[in-house]
Amino acid sequence: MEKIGLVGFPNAGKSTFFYLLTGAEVQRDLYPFTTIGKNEGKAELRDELLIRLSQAKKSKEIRNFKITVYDIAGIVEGAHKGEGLGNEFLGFIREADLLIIVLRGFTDEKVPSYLKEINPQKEKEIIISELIISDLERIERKLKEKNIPAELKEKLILAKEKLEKEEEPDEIPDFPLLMAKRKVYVINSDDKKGNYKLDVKNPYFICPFKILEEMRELDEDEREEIKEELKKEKFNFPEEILEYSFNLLGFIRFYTLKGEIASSFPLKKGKTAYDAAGKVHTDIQRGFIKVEVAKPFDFLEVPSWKELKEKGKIETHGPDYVVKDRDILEFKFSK
Ligand SMILES: Nc1nc2c(ncn2[C@@H]2O[C@H](COP(=O)(O)OP(=O)(O)O)[C@@H](O)[C@H]2O)c(=O)[nH]1
Ligand SMILES: [Mg+2]
Repeated sequence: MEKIGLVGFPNAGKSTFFYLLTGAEVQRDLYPFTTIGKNEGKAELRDELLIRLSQAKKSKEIRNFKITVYDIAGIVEGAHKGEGLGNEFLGFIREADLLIIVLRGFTDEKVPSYLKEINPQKEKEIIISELIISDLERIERKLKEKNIPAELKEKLILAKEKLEKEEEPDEIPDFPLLMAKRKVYVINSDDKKGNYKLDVKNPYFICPFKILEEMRELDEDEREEIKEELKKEKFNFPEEILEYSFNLLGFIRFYTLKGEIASSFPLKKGKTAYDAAGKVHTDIQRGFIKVEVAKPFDFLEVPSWKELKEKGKIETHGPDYVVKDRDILEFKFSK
């Protein structure tokens, strides 16, 4: 399964965000390289629809799937030259499939800012140029090697041309480029939205990490109240950012409700029922006979597989069925 890496300057709030996503406590303080190497955690993709389905089914337990998140040491200008934890750090980013770039948008004199000013757009530009320089250097080095296959050479030259124009190159198999990775930008700020503008193609998010962290201490009612306030002010929440990243990685999800557990599973868009079976259990895939499919809204209306069948609301498919987002699947397989 794909991995998400959190990238940004020291004290931008990466470790706080990591905590919000994974619930894992990591060391956080004011020194730039507190996060040595990387911390790895699992972020659960919570799901309102699955909660409702499990209530309708009276399941005893909900199991959401999780996605791996890395908290990586802070980047600094000159990282490509090995400044800070430069090279090691860039190596860790290379392992991630999607980068969440955390930009500082909060003012706090007690928390030194790497840039000495609060300027998310400028942070973004410096981070992107570090990634570009690092990619270009690796490409140059590779191109100097003798006997590289013609096909790879061609791809490297194309990538180089794009990078020189500050564009994103295509992915090259077995030669991971940082700039070819999908990127999601998050400004960590408790200032009202709109105070910061980011010049990026895709949507970006503004999320108040510290407030959300402190909210964890409060009771449910108080939390809901603050959350409503934040929503009114158009702040984004970690779960939205996670969901967006998950989609950007090309995933959909499917559900199984059989037995006492309601589960969700990730699946790449375009994958089949046979692939989905393998996500649930290798035995199910091995003995795959057919799959029955219900749509969530039908199930919420009539929460009984038998009745849905009688009403003609259950489709039956073979292994090649292309699974749709939020299908409820029930596999028939021989043991
Ligand atoms: N005032 C304020 N402090 C924050 C905010 N987000 C993080 N911090 C604090 O900034 C410091 C650095 O945060 P951390 O998550 O460790 O940043 P990292 O270096 O990017 O991992 C910590 O003391 C956090 O508590 C925020 O939105 N507002
Ligand atoms: Mg950190």
